[in-house]
Parts: sequence; C-alpha cells; structure tokens
Amino acid sequence: KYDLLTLGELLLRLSPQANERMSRTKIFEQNIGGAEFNVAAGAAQLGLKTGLVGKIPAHAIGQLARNEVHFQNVSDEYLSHDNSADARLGVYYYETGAAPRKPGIVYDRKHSSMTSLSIDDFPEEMYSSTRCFHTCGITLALNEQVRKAAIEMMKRFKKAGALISFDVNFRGNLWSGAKAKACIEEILPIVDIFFCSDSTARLTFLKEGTPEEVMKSFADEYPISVVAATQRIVHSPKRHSFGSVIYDAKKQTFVKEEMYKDIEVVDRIGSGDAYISGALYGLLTSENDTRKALQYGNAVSALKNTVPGDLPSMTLCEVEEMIKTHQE
Ligand code: KDG
Repeated sequence: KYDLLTLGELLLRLSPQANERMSRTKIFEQNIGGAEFNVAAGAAQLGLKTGLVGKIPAHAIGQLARNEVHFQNVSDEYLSHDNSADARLGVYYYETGAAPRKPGIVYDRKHSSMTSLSIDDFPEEMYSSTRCFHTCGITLALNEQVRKAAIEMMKRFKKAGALISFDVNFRGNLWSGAKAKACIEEILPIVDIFFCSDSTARLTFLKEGTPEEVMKSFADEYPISVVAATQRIVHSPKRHSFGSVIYDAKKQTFVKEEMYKDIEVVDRIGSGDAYISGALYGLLTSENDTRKALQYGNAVSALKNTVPGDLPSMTLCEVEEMIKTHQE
C-alpha cells in the first residue's frame, strides 16, 4: 500500500522573522518539521505514497502538525493520538545566522507525546503495508522507550520484507557519539540503505581513512546494500556547494557526479532529509539504481536549500529538468 513509511517526531519550529534574534523578537513564525517527516513529505512531492509513524497530542497544537501532514499528502494512518492532559508537541526555536553571528537553535522537546510512543500504539498490519521503512538517529536518541520501540519496529518491518533505510543524523545535543555508536551498531545488521556522511562516521564511529574507505567499511562489516554520504562545501554562509557519493555494495562500485556549485542558501535545515527523499525515490522507482538515487538526491537537496522552512517545495518535472541541466 505504501512505498515509504517513516518513523519520527513532528516538531513545531518557531523562528523570528528575517534576521531578528529569538531573545528579543515579538513575532515567531511557525513551521512544522521533523527529520523523518521531511523525508516523507519530499518523497510524496515526487510522487511516492508515503506515511508518517509517530505520536502527537490530540489537542489543537497536535492538529496544527497533523494539518501539515495532510497538506503534504503524507498519510497519518499511523500517527497515533496522545490524549493525556499534559500532551505536548516538541518545539524547537531557530534563528538564522548573519556573518559573523552563527545560526542558533534551542530545543524544547523533553517529555513530548512522541517520547511516550509504544509498539502497542500500532496494528500488526502496519508492518506488511510498505516497501520501505525509514528512521534516523534523532528518533533513537529521544529516550529508552522510543529507542526500544523503534528497534523493534525495524525488526518487524524487516521480517515483513520491507527495505530498511536509516540515517545516522547525529545530534550531539541529544546523545553522545559513543552512545549513538553502540545503539546504531546494534541495528546495522538489518539496515539495507545507510545514510552517513564522512564527517559523522569519523565523529561517531571513530572511522579513519578516505571517504570511500569509510563508506565501504560499513558494507564490508554489515549486510548493507547501499551506503550514501552527502558532501557540502561552505564557501560563505549563503553560498554552498553540495554533492554526494553512493556505494553500491552488490556491484562494489561508487557513483559520484559534479557537485551543485554556488547554491544560494536560504535555509539549509532539512536539506539532508530532502537528499534522502530524492535518493529513496531514485531507488524505489528503479531496480535499486544508485545513479538515479544520486541524481535525484543531489537535485532535491540543492533545491531544498533555496527555500525557507524544514520541508522541500518542488515538483517532479522541476527536479528532472534540474538533473538534465546539471548533466549538460
Ligand atoms: O534534519 C532536519 C531536522 O533536524 C529538523 O526538521 C528538526 O527533526 C528535527 C530535529 O530533531 O532537529
């Protein structure tokens, strides 16, 4: 029924307008985000049938998030309700930087409804309803309860025949590198598609070697079929180059293309998730064609950088046009 189900927390993002600081703004603009929702929304914009698995408050602020899920054409069939009196949607505050001031982020997400997620919130049929299941390190870092539920879900989806996609998406303010390493090593034996940048692999898994050696080492150690690593060069806060490398473990080959150069960065949040939405679209609409994954991932991520908010905004035609122009 679904091409892709993702498990993750929906977050309310509050940002001061323009370059105002969060410590003195009178007005906060709201956006809905959350890493795995961003992936599901991007893939839905490209035409995949996607759904979000998670837990949100039953009250009006939960509904605000649910409305965005509907608007993005992502199914909320497996988005469970938290009816408790103190149900809360996780929040994060974000202000853009302006050189030499860095962007600022403040999380306010402890004890959110998502942190009470349990495997019993979801029906057994869910596991056989999708071709691919995706989650990321942020979800595993939330708390012990979510970590256990997420790992159990991955196992059940895998058993039911879904491809398992996982992004390390390391957040140092949620857990330590050592804790992330131990937990992720536990799930790598069931991961099929693994997203981990070279810098994250060094920081978290303490890997050494060239980017290619680092990527290959994951596939040599575990039965992973695709390893993807994004690369970003920051020329100035508002001008970046973006590209990626994908390792195809079956063919034992790397695919690469020219980076998208001189991207005008309006908001880079969610660009890693956008990459994953494009890459999964490429893999799921072909016979696991890693070149197609690379092309769609890179184009979708480049596009995401140019729009505000956590979510991409695009059409499939536009992405395909971009890929064509980029190849010429
Ligand atoms: O990858 C983008 C996410 O970081 C953003 O949408 C918010 O999920 C989020 C988080 O936990 O930081």
